[in-house]
Amino acid sequence: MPTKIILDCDPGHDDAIALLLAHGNPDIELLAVTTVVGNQTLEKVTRNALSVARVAGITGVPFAAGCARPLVRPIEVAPDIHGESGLDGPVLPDPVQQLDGRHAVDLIIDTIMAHEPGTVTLVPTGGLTNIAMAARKEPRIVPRVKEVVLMGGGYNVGNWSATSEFNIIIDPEAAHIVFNESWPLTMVGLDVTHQALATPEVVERIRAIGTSPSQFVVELLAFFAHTYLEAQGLDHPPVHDPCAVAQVIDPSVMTTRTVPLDVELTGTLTLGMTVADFRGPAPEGCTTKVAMQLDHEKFWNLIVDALERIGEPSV
Ligand code: PIR
Ligand code: CA
Repeated sequence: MPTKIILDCDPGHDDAIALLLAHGNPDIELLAVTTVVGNQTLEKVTRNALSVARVAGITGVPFAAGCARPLVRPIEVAPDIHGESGLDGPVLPDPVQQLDGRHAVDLIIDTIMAHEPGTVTLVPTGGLTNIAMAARKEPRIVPRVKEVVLMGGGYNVGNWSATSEFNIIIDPEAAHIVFNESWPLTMVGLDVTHQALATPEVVERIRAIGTSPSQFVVELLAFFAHTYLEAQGLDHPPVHDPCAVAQVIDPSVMTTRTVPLDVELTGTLTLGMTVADFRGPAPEGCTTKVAMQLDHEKFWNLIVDALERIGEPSV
């Protein structure tokens, strides 16, 4: 039985690849795609999500737009990394799919409540505004969710401040809510995603697939490589968000450790830091896990396999 997921995202180069992976992998059933302000404004990331749906040939999956600003803080977007559109690089085809009429928070709630308890996994790859709002609006979803596997945070390194990662620091109050709910939660943070580097060998493998979605990914990675070199001095760009989807597909793609996790809300230097308590043993009933070590080969094999299965979509 494939794992049912809701992808809550802010495309975003790596979000787009996460969506392609979720669509192309046979062990994932994509129930819904929801968007949230993050890498760019809600309007832009929502349009991008629908463009990617067209490139990937995704049909019959509801897409809904969610929160246009964080719970407390002002909007912070990342044009230096993702460009003015939020998905600069490839030509973005005009969307053909209509949005679901519901707000993303309602689509998330309705989808979880419509499925058997313990069967729906949430995969957030942007700020956690929608997920926090859903937990507050309909608390009955919390014990029904199988688990939350999110890209965000890191126990060792930040990318938006010395200590903090973008998805957490743009809406730390939302992240605090999500990390402190009782659902099982796996933090796939920068510690692991900085191992998911799109090396020239990886890009060649993807290019060799020779389809329009694979070409789209090559162009995304080229832009991402350029901005990552300029903005952060990394030789190869880390492809964060598909790591969370990969963890759901095959947990053996990365090692994890059960540790208490929390989000800093009051630090003057450390706002948005995800604090992991590695003092062992983990307390009984600890529901949070952190990803540690990535199997690079296994990870990229999943991406290549998904793109091969997607092939050349007819729409
Ligand atoms: C990536 C992101 C934001 C900022 C930078 N520098 C790089 C986006 C990605 O889409 C990913 O979800 C997460 N936020 C990584 O921090
Ligand atoms: Ca993202």
